Amino acid sequence: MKRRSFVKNSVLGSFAALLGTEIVYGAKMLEGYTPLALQDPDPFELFKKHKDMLVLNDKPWNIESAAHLLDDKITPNSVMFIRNNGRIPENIDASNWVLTIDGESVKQPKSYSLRDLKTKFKQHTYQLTLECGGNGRSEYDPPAKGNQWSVGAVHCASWTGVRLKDILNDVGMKDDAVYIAYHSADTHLSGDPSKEPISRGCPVSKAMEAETLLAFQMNGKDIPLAHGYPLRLVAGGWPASVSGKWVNRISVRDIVHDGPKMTGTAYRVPCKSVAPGEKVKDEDMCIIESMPVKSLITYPKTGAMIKKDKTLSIRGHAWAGDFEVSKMEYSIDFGATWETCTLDKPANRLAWQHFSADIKFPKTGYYEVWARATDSNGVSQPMVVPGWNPKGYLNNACHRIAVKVS
Ligand SMILES: Nc1nc2c(c(=O)[nH]1)N[C@H]1C(S)=C(S)[C@@H](COP(=O)(O)O)O[C@H]1N2
Ligand SMILES: [Mo]
Repeated sequence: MKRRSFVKNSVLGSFAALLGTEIVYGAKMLEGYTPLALQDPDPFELFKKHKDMLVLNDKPWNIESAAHLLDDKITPNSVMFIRNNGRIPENIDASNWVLTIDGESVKQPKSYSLRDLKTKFKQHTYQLTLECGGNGRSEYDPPAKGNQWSVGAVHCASWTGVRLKDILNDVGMKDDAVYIAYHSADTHLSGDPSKEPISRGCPVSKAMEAETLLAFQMNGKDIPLAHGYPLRLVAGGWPASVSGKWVNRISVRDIVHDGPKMTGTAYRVPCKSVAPGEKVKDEDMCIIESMPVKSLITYPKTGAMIKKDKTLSIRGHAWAGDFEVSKMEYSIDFGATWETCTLDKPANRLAWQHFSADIKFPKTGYYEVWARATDSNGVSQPMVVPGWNPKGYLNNACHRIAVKVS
């Protein structure tokens, strides 16, 4: 018998430790075999996600939603995209979770348990749009490195928590405070505990807005682990990377925060537009703040077929960073002419807005429905992919669906 072809005793021992019990016929297992119970879990099962979602990456987990899945007014967990830069923290004990507020610009550092946060401060609930800065990246040419998001890296859930502003006021900030920075419990992919996968933040002015929350609930329940359980910073309207998950420390800085993913090309774009593929100097890059105006047709799914003389009722959502969407239009002639959609007011500031329209098509054949939102500053979505940038951020081109009338 060739002993080498069977699992080594040392490996068997570690499998048994991971499973918490002996593998009875372990000695019969061939070398290189991983017991089913220790193989990569099914992400849809693991994160309770809809099977139509798309896994872009498993180390770390990045899972994209799709336009037709995002039809709900308030996005349920099952269709929310997941974006991770590092490893999701394990074995979280919420009863011992501590949030520390520190940094150069606090008068005195202070810590809070989750219970302190929940009992000592007023709780607020807001629907907040979070869109990954890289949503739409897959359309840039030359292509940008990173997750090739199509249109599904956006959600608008209902978040409950305390205002960051109330906590910062309770701690006391110095006059020289410029920026707040989050620190979290996720771990760097290298396994090096001294490295943070991501630590971003926002100017004090954004941190002090009424809608900027330290949230402990999403859609009325504990936040799902993948979305930041037990405590998450939520800053709607800004790149979702500002909304730190698993937050255990917030530093008040006297400089623009310089943590991982704050510098270089990360979440920054050329301050002035550049030619596609152009090299941009560090000092010519600007941090992304409010996200641009955008919209999504969530019904019907692209490829819809309808009968001649029938009316097609389309619907979807539109959002505009820190601003409101003031006009929503659709076109069935490739952008030559536009018709007005019905547009709802947002549930609250920084929530996406719902639109709908009833469309009649003049004859049988192939059509595209294009949707275009305009924000309260009069800025509209571009019909084609906007300005190229090294990491492919901020693609807010009009969403389109194909429709066949027969
Ligand atoms: N601690 C921590 N917070 C994080 C991240 C992360 O990797 N670690 N990713 C950020 C990025 S880039 C995005 S787009 C959003 C994604 O939020 P979601 O996974 O809840 O959809 O979380 C942000 N907050
Ligand atoms: Mo992101």
